[in-house]
Amino acid sequence: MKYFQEKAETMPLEELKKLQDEKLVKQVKHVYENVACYREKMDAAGVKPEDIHGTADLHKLPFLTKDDLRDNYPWGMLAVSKADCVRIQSTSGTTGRRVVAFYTQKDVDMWEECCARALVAAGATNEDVCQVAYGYGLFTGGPGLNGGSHKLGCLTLPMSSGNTDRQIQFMQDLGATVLCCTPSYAAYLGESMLERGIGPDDNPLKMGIFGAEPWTEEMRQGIEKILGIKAYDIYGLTEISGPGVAFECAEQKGMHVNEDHFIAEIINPDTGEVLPDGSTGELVFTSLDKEAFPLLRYRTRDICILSRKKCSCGRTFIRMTKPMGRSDDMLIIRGVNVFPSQIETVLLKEGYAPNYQIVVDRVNNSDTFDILVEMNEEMFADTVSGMTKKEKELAGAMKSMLGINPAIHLVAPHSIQRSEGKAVRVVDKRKLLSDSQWKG
Ligand code: DLL
Repeated sequence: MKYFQEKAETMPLEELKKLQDEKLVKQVKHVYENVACYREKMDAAGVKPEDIHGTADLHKLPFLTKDDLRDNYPWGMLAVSKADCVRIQSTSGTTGRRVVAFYTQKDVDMWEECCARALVAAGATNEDVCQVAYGYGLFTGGPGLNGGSHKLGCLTLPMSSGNTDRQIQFMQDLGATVLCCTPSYAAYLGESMLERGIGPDDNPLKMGIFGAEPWTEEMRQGIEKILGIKAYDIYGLTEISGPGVAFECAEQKGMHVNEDHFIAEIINPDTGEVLPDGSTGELVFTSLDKEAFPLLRYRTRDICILSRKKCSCGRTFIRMTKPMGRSDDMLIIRGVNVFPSQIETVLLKEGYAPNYQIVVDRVNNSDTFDILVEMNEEMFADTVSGMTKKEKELAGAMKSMLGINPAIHLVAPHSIQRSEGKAVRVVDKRKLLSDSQWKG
């Protein structure tokens, strides 16, 4: 089995363009009529649905950002009635005004089909046993790959993340041939198996579908070696549906964007100007088929390159590089989205000055997350046990805001280096990606 939906995945370019043109005209009308926020944006930009005749007019439409979604939380972006929705999912790591995405049954089906396409592109068939070790719940990783695995007809093991002993036992006992999880968890699982004497030839796995966070080619090789599998990348974001917006094929030179459902553009993040294929810039998506949560020109903040070069796998869909970074300050730590502003909010609430530095590193394929926080003068006079207690309390407050536990280090007042320009809030030592990774 080479494709899950051959007709769509290998559609000649002119046909694909025609399909996108038709779908876009309909989608703009749907959004204009049903989403007040977007109607206001279009009115302010002087654009009416009648002005959009196809993808050539896409640039006339205004952008949407995460702030628009937060400002319209929870119901503001919903384009169908609540009764027509069957599901919500939500972005990881943000509290307060989270981004909540809605799905009709048709939206869920389309999303799951995209995930099934990714599984087939990696070589899976209905004979496979698919172990889904992404988190289940509001996060889209577990539900998305679970649904894709069902659509393909694999025997699905809905493990969710964590509980490594049980993961290993079920993998061995039930003969899992496909592993779906974050790349860092795949690497951790591989090491844990090795510690238990299970080498690359002693497990039933054949392939893995890994994404939701940046990972390098070196990490791919490491995972492939330790687990004895082929490792494939998968990309997506909650706002656009979840995993499966783009996926790797056997060629492994970038990820094919499911262009019958999503239009991808690259823009200059500072000016909003649309850039030609091959340029590095911010990825923007328009969802052509989503009914409940149809976003037009949504700015992902992910920086990457698109390539229309022909692919030997036969798919005609455009390919995107792995994201090379972000045009905002969002960090992905252990799969969770973290904004420095959230850390600042907690510090102020807990009575600290916002003098801090976040240090992220990757040790043994697992992210470390440290926050250096300056004490005020009174705290400085405190005892060692008093400080340890304060560090623990602050770590607890951070955990409830971020969803993950940082190590807090209280440091002397004025000891964090002051910068003359913008404060250096984040020291990311992971060096996860570079332009040289683009082989497209
Ligand atoms: O991470 C959806 C997903 C789940 C993708 C499972 C793949 C597998 P969010 O939590 O909304 O959704 O985070 C989306 O994660 O904008 C990227 O910055 C980053 N990201 C997702 N996939 C990749 C990847 C899911 N393959 C944000 N490589 C996106 C690098 C990725 N970064």
